[in-house]
Amino acid sequence: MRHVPSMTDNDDPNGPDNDGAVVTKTRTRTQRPPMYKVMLLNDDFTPMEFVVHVLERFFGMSHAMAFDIMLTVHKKGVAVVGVFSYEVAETKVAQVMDFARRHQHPLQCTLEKE
Ligand code: TYC
Repeated sequence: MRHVPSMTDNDDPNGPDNDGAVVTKTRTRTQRPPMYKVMLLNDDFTPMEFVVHVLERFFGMSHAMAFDIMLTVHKKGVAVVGVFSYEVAETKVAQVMDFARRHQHPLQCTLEKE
């Protein structure tokens, strides 16, 4: 015989009456992975064109966007150049620092938890 659901034997904790049974609701909170800002710092020695090249090469920026961000760093001292998962952010920082070091420029790139 087919079971016909009734008001008194449902097992939905949000539904009506549960025959006096104690029902606990468990709310599952979905965790977003933490994101990290990658920042570029100003200095007095790294050539502007080198910074523009770094932004194009490692952050996929257009020339116009790279030039704009470079100028922001130059004027304000620092700018966020991207937001990534920890692993990607860490890789970007390492790539930029290595590239700058190989070209003997003191350019600094860091990451910060959002
Ligand atoms: N301030 C540098 C200059 O005048 C240019 C520069 C821009 C350096 C951004 C670093 O992250 C930087 N040559």
